[in-house]
Amino acid sequence: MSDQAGAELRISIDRLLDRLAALAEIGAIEGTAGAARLAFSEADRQGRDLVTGWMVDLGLDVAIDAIGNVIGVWRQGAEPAGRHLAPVLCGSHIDTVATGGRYDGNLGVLAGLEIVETLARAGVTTARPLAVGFFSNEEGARFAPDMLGSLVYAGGLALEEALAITGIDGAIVGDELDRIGYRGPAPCPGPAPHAFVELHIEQGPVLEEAGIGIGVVEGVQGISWTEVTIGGQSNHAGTTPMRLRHDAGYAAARLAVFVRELASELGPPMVGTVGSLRLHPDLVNVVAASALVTVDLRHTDDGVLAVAEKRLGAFLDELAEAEGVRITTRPLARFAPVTFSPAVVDLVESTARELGCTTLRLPSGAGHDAQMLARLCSTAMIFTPSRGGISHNPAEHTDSAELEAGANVLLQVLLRLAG
Ligand code: HGY
Ligand code: MN
Ligand code: MN
Repeated sequence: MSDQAGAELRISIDRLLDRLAALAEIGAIEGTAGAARLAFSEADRQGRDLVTGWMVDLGLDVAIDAIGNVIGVWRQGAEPAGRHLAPVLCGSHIDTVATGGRYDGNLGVLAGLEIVETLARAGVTTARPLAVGFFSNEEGARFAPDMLGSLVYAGGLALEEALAITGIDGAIVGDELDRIGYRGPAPCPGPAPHAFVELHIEQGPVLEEAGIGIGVVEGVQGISWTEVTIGGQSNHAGTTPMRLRHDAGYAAARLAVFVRELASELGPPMVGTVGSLRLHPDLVNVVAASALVTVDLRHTDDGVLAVAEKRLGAFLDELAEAEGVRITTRPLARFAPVTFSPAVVDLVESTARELGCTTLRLPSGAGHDAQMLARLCSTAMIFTPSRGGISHNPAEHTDSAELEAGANVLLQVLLRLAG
């Protein structure tokens, strides 16, 4: 097929929407468009089975690696002389947070499958193979850190260390992988693709507020996750004078206020979140004995992120002193900001414009597998708008026309990268 004809190819939005809907059925959150498929859960297994089945149906050579990453290479779609070449990989993740929407991660994987189907139906072959993958535990909500599968794939964490990680529910990654049958034979770290392009919803308000259809993502901001354990003294809520308290609940609340005020003081793009705060014994008439609190800090500048981490440490020392509580911390994730390949970023931008899309360059506020694949190969991301900037929420939504535009930009970028 001529390049011209390839340039005219477009995906079928109906097929893409059907696959998104079918996948969202698994772990569906009653009464919403969203789904809950925490990493390595039964729902995740079912989601993996469904998507891997689609890969097989499309004629992809499916490899499952030792941390459960699944990559399907479409060798039949390459000219015979190029079938041995490193593929151009697209994809993302299909695990979700507990309040997941149907597009976060899933869009990048299912758009990749739709592109393979579109090319196959059109009889289009490429100089080197295309591949579609999903990486394990991108969310990091059950097992920290996030982007675990792609981190191990890229050689950023030893496989044995990853398999030994204990989750928030006490489960162990390796056991869960065995239980769902996704500890595969393919080696970790994995082979470097020729390039990696991830289509993803923005999950923030920038594109919608600017009235822009395609985000040309230049990189991902740095991430710092810390688990803070506060040991106080449980006591009677009625009899214990305020002056005698060592209240882990109060200390945890102070920490949450500090994180918010630190982010405001350092100013945008600094963000700070206390997303999990668990008290023990968590009873109405007991001064909390202990608290388990998570702190998520992010910034595009690694130096400012390091300042924020230092400020957090100093605050915790003061808090321990003032309240007479014992405070220990455990790092859960720490990834420096990543800059994507300028050549691929430029290609995303020029391709989107050729397709008549409006574009805006921006950093990613959320973490993505692309920030790990960037360690291995030329990498970039394409964003589509998120309605109201909402994500990690079942109400997450992107209009069909925007999904279609994003998938068509990905199609054309992949064709150009694969020759
Ligand atoms: O936390 C993140 O940014 C991603 O959703 N894992
Ligand atoms: Mn995601
Ligand atoms: Mn997410």
